[in-house]
Amino acid sequence: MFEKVLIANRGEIALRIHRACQEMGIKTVAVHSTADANAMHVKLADEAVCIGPAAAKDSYLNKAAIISAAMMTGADAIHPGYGFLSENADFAEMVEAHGMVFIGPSPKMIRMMGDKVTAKQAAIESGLPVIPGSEGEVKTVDDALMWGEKIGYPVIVKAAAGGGGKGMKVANNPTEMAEAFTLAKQEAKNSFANDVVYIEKYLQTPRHIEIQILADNYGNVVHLGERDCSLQRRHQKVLEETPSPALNAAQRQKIGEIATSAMKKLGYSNVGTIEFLYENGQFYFLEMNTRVQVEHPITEAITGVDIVRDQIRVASGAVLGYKQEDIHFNGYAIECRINAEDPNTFIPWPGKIGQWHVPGGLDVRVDSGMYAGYTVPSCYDSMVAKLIVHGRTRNGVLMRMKRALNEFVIEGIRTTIPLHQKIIENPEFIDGMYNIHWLEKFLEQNTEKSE
Ligand code: MV4
Repeated sequence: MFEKVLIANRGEIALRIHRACQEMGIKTVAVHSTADANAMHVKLADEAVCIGPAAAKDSYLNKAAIISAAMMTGADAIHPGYGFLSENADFAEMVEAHGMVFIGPSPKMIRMMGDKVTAKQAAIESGLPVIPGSEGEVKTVDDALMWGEKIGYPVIVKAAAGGGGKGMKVANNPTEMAEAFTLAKQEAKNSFANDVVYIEKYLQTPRHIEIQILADNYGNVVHLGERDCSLQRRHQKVLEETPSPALNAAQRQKIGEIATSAMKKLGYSNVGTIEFLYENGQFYFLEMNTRVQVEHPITEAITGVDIVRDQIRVASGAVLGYKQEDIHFNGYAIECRINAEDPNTFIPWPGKIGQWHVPGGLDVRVDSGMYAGYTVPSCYDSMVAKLIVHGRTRNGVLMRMKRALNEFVIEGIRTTIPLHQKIIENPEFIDGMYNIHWLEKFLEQNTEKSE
């Protein structure tokens, strides 16, 4: 097992990783920018190294500074968290080249899943159901028109290096194809310096359902159930829940088995999340994330598995220590992402936190690096806390979430707590039959237009 882990991240996930390490007797090294000198994980870590100025490109994305901090402090491994360098294969290779362990899948797997064309090819080869589409890259408008006819409109043109919605254009008919194809390529080139695009059938009202995978280096793979992440605004998840209100036990078991057998075929190790679009009872592989995800705590709530702890254990070469039949799913869990944003306009609202009181009670968890007197910086993403609530029934969890949101006191900044209070009281949300477009439609009808 590692003696010392460098945490190459910030905020709540840095604290989450620190906690897992400390409970395993592993020393921690925090790295921080000048803007994060007073961050909670910096205060709690055994050692702290300032790796640069506030801008992420000069600090949390500064590969050389992070590797140097790890070498200076004698870290055995680096945990990248999520975002930043967590899915950067070059960084993972650099870590390994310097004799340390990158806590995550292999660089080869990160690279393969980071390219949506090679990821889809791997999904097909490992038996995952995929969205009907082009066989790999589409290079010309004529080829795009051919694929449009073959697949059947509407279709979507997507960037191979894409993610989070960038470089995606829908074509509803042949006359829209030339523009969609050209714009998607241009946006891909501008955003990712890689203009490779591919084409798929456009699914109009899907849900976003993802499966959590955990695998050791010896071929033991388990899935930890699904998370329904359909409540998104501009490709940012707002609220996640497990189990999905759309699935029954048979569907859950089937997709879980397909996912684990695919990961065994691929020789996957460490944590991973397979994202699917789900429509009309069918799953379609969308992407695979080779990192721990923001929303992992709802899976921890219903399975009792400490995902970050086991991710670190398997990265150190330990066997998983349990089989699929040892995983039991208990109850329901919902996570509300709380952002320092105006709840109507979503304008970021950084600043100094005054009163900070988190909710408590049975099955209520708050993951946050915030505290009274802390100043929320303006140069990073706006999530300041995750409120995770567990319970026996979905209605019980909604009641408990309503109570917990009502207890949460955050003064000095605006937050999206009022938005969550409106969502969880909405009859359509309570009914559970929502898709990926529901939240944006809800917001159009329910937020006061800014003057
Ligand atoms: C799609 C799709 C419909 N059909 N692909 C959005 C970002 C990237 N992860 C892929 N995305 C989508 N791909 C096909 N063939 C709809 C989306 C999509 C979406 C997917 C999941 C969650 C939220 C979304 C919001 C808008 C569009």
